[in-house]
Amino acid sequence: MTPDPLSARLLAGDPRAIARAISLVENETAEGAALIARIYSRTGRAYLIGITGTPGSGKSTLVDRLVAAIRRSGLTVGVIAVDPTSPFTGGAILGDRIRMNAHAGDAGVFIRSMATRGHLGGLARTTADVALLLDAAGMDIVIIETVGVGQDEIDVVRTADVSIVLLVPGAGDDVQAIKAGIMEIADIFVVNKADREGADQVAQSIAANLTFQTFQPGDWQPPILKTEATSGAGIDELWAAIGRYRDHSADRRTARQQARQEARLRDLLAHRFAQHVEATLPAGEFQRLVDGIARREIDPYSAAAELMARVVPDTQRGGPFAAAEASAKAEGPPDAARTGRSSAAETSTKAAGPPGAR
Ligand SMILES: Nc1nc2c(ncn2[C@@H]2O[C@H](COP(=O)(O)OP(=O)(O)O)[C@@H](O)[C@H]2O)c(=O)[nH]1
Ligand SMILES: [Mg+2]
Repeated sequence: MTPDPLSARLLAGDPRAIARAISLVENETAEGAALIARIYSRTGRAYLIGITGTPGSGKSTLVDRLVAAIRRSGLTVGVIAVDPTSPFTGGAILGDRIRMNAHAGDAGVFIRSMATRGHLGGLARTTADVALLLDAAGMDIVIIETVGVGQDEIDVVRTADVSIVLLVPGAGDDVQAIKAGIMEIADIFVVNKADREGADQVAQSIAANLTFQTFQPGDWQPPILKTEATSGAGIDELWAAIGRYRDHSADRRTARQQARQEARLRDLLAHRFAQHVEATLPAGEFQRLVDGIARREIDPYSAAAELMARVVPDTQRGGPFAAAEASAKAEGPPDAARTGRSSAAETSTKAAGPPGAR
């Protein structure tokens, strides 16, 4: 590879390079993918903290306090605020600007807001890639703040090493979290706005819910902490709890990372493959199949098998689709079936043009 000033500057922790790199990755450019390839071997050091909670529960205020606590312990920190508002409009960004000012001039802090919409490859993947950039730039800790609604956001939090769920009194938040399946992802519970009435009830209902989960001896039992993000009360205890969780799960972190990498590779492969299929087909062909499925003219399995056969001729020899197709063609002699398939494959190869034509 030729020397790339951007990756060199990113690895040196240059804030402008980080910002540029994030834009490339966030916009899902080929340059962004190439950058990830260049820096990937230099990642894996940062500890990822995921924080989720409903809008207004005080995530940003708490993250701000946490950043200060992390800096006091001498570590550097990057923050990815995944916000449902567009980066160009909305009040949430104003909040983030204010936060940037609070840590302005501190080279050990990098804060970036990200829009939730428009990530073709999925929000969780983009967030994970941005976390890689911050990791490569030398941040010891990366905090990902996200609104805890929807599967996308839950996936985002899942990509972290530790997941923190924020709840507040008087919002029916405890019930919401239980409904959203968020109880299961929490390694640490935080009841924020502890200055408000009802904080103890929220803590109690979380505790009551945890009794339904079975813990083996030596299992981590999610602690329930109370914080007051506006005053900073309870933040040191939260930072300490994160440290305890990190120690407790040190050997399991590898397993978690392994699972994460496997999921990422599978997800990326599926995404790339789908892109490749659509790009290979004649214009309108994919949509034609979709319409056919909607009109019940073809079932989704056969449509997928047809696409596979046209794009990757060899796939007919194995996999679930091949099995389905083989049984469908079981009446005919096997040789005839194979000949039929390979001629179909040749046709599609011709239609797509010779390899290397583009
Ligand atoms: N009373 C009280 N208000 C808080 C606390 N933490 C945050 N807030 C306020 O709650 C509002 C929403 O906070 P913000 O951090 O923007 O929430 P986010 O949407 O979850 O990021 C702001 O007005 C904060 O000042 C707290 O511990 N107690
Ligand atoms: Mg916020």
